[in-house]
Amino acid sequence: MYKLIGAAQTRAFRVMWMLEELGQPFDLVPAKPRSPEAMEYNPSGKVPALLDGDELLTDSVAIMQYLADKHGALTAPAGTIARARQDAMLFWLIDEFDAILWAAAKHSFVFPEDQRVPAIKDSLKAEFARTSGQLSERLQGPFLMGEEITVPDLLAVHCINWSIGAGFPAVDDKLGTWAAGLRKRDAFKAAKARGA
Ligand SMILES: N[C@@H](CCC(=O)N[C@@H](CS)C(=O)NCC(=O)O)C(=O)O
Repeated sequence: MYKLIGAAQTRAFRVMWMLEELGQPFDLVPAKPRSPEAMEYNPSGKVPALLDGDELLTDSVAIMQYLADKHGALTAPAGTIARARQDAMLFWLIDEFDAILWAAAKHSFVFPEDQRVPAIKDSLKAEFARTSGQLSERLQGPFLMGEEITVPDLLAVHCINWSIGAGFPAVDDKLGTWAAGLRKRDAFKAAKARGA
């Protein structure tokens, strides 16, 4: 059985949601970032980490894509044009959503206080408003890549949830309605329940 190290309030939630989508049972080792529990598995103290047998995997997006490939769901197959486009969407979300939210977190509570530049947050919020508008335009089907749910959908919705918690500007109605629909999925609700 998989062992997931992390807390639902962190990027570990994405992996919890993915495991639920795949119907894969997992043990959750509750570990806050930089906690002794996190460091026991990942010396950097970063979460999430996933134990697959004896192998320790890190980075939420790498783990989600690994699980999707391994179990043959929520992804286009490697080496296809569809996969190249899916990966492009994934990396765009990392650049334009995750990185912005992470930068805001760093300047709110991650960095030592004397290295925080709170003023940067207004610029990050404006950038998020622009890029969430772009995502809304890119959303053409029921899911980001069309008819089927894929890894980028989980990443995007997790980032939208994170943006709400961080007090970022609300996404537009189209994106908001879409994200609300994905939050109604059984797998999302199951992941929420595991983290509660
Ligand atoms: N790119 C990594 C980032 C992981 C990460 O930075 N996680 C945060 C919690 S959401 C953390 O553990 N931070 C502690 C630190 O950076 O020292 C991923 O997606 O897993």
